[in-house]
Amino acid sequence: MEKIKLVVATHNRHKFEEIAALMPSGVELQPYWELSGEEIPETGDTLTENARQKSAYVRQHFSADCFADDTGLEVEALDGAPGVYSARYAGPGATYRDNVDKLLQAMAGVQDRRARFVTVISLWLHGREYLFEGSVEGTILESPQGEDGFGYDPVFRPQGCDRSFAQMTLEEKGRISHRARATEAMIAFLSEYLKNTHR
Ligand code: ITT
Repeated sequence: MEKIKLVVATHNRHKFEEIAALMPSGVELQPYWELSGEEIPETGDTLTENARQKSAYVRQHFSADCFADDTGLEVEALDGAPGVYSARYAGPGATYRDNVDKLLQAMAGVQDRRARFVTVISLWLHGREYLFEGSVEGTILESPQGEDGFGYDPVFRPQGCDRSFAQMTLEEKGRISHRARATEAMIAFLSEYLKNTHR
């Protein structure tokens, strides 16, 4: 059976690993860094704009079917911040730790700790673009918990769970995360697509 080959338009190895763990065997993934060391531009004001910009860049420069994931953490008490600016919340070149520290400072003494992760995926396949979205609700912890995952995982506890994302294995996070939900929506689409092209 023919395979769908997709470049994943990301520089983020954690993200690639999470996505790869969910992919069925009919889809072959190649990380962007195997193609190029050039930075993929990401200058939009929304997750959708950024996801579209990243996938369009890889499609244009490498003529490859591909997809990009753009993700943000939206905190209720901070009016949706850091949101689309999650990567540089503590300033340009901020580390994950800097961003977490800034978030915990901003949330000091705040009672309402509700937050959500949102992922938008832009997929280019055979000359057409498709968008998928996934989110997960949760709360911001008072201090970092756990060593796994990346980004804001140590301070995000998904609803209905007693642990942070950073206290979960890749598989556990992959059953409930924003990224898993968006990726599963894309996988459902790709499975249908594969079925239809083999009719
Ligand atoms: P690419 O754009 O190269 O894919 P990135 O790390 O810049 O990688 P995003 O712009 O999508 O990815 O994500 C912005 C930030 O949001 C990221 O730097 C992390 O701090 C955070 N983030 C994204 N996904 C996350 C996740 O699953 N868990 C915790 N934090 C996450």
